[in-house]
Amino acid sequence: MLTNFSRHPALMALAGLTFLASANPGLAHATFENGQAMQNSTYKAVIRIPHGCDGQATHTVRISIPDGVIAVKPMPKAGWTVRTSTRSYEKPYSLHGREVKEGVSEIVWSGGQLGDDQYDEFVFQARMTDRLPAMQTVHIPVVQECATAKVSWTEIPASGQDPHALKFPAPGIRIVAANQGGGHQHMAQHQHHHGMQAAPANPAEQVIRVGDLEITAPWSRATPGGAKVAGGFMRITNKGQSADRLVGGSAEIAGVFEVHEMRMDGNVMRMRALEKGLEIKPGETVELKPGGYHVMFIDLKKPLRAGDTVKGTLLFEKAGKVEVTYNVQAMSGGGGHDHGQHKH
Ligand SMILES: [Cu+2]
Repeated sequence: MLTNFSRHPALMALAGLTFLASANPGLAHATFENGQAMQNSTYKAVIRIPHGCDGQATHTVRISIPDGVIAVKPMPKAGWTVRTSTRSYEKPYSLHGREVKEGVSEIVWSGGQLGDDQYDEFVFQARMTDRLPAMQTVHIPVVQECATAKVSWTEIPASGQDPHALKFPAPGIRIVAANQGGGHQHMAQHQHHHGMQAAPANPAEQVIRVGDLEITAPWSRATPGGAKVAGGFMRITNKGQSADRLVGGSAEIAGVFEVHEMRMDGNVMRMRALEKGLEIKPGETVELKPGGYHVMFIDLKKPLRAGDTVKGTLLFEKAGKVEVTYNVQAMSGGGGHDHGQHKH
């Protein structure tokens, strides 16, 4: 019976998978570190280049910027020269009350040396406008050039085609709708901090609203020394008329955030990432709890101690992004709320 989630062998499986992925760079594609972005927000794009060109080192990386992606700024990279090309937009964009008529069409990092047995990351910042349709993927073509060869990650799946069927898919970013219920959650947290309104007596019972969703009592659990992962738990209620999905998020203390489920595989409890997110049907409440659905904080920057709070965000396909704060419970808490632990 699973009692302590963070000691479970499933974690070893997770670590094993990570190792396997990095030990087989030849199988990997060019991808974005964070494959999700929200409309009308600034996105930090980290393109992971998994290898050179079939034995040769890569000296140039080119990225084409598609329509709908504006205010592009590449990050300089030691050992590489970065330059950009610009073009005029067919239809100007409006950004902070100004009209934007032209912008970056291509970023080129050149003069570097990325060996075929090495991996590297190339970073730029951009604004994802609402001309990118929500719940669809925008593809960003990437080309690696080597001495006499090149690798073109430029294949874009046809409608209905599985991107996994492509040999050199352009890396994609899934676009999520801009936050409709703008500001609700900010207000709730504000009032909580300043005591303007009677906050719930137990902060673990805080309710956060975003769009049609109510998120109740996010919590996490103290980690044993050296643990690199932790789970996040909460209840999510959908008061709307249509289904939504928890598709991603972030936590300030974790390098990677994933939405997971645990389920029995024979006699072994295993966890896996929910690739399509966690569905919250209209009128239903889904509980994220130890041994079931949870969000996973991976690559923890520090251990979690009882009484800590952890700030993060959740990203829903329709309701958009919301800020949440997890209350960290004692390791032996067994999921109950320990009223004595909070530092407020
Ligand atoms: Cu997990």
